[in-house]
Amino acid sequence: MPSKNTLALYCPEADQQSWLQALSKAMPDSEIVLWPQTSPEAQFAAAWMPNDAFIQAHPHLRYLFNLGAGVDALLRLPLPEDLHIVRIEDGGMAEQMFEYIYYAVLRHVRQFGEYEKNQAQGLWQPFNHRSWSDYPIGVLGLGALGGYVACELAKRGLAVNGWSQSPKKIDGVKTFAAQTQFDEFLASSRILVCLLPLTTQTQGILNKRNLLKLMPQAYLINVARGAHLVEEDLLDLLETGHVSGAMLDVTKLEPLPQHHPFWRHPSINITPHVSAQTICEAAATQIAHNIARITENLSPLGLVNRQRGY
Ligand code: OXD
Repeated sequence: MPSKNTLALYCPEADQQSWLQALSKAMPDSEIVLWPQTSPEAQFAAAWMPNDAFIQAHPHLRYLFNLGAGVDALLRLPLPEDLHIVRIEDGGMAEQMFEYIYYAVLRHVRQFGEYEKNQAQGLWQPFNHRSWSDYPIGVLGLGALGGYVACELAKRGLAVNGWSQSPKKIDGVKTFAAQTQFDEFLASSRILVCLLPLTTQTQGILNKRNLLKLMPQAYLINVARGAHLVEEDLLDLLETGHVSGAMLDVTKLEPLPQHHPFWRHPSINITPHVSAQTICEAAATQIAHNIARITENLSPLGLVNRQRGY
């Protein structure tokens, strides 16, 4: 079997059967070798949070396909310098991400959480109508996921701002770029959605100094990484009222420890890192397509810039 037709696979035990099935279907002519079995000659690997031993056991890897959206955990490993990392560009995640964020935005602006609390007390009490124009949404990060989410929110007539490191143009979205426009972006947004990659520049970006620049009674939705948020700062700002609530799909420690104050905070909603789950079939098709591109000497789609970190 030529090594280019071998794909070394590393993924959590619970997902192994689904990945094996999806990859075997998308690449019927390839051999899929599931860790801890190894194929030292393999040039391709597909992995989610692999350990160092997996990388060491495959010294001829040229391309590693990350089986999730964020590559931060992967880039923390000591990787050979010439190993190319390829991310899943969408894999069915963008639409799920949009659903999650739209739900969080609707829940907050339409006060459904408050009505749930009232129901628990048998309280029939309508709140005043809120105008959408008072709730501009700021999407931090306009990559494959953030760009899609911003565009879909704007299609529904919501006021959407978007910030990214380099300038982007998205229909219906007021875009801001680079550090020079960061404060202006924050000051124009009341709901902040974090969809940034985690890099040394973005770690802790959701801190008191930045969150204080949002419009008062701000609302935070974090679907990126727990390490973007300075958790104590969020608790302080909820206390002062500058931030009125948060919906968090990611936390610094996952699973969130039992005694963490986020669990029982009345203005925080927690979900267990499920905002957008990789759909094996869609991702496997993408990997197969990219391997075919590489075989034809074309660059794969979704190549990560390791220096930049995404
Ligand atoms: C992620 C994922 O990168 O779940 O967080 O794919």
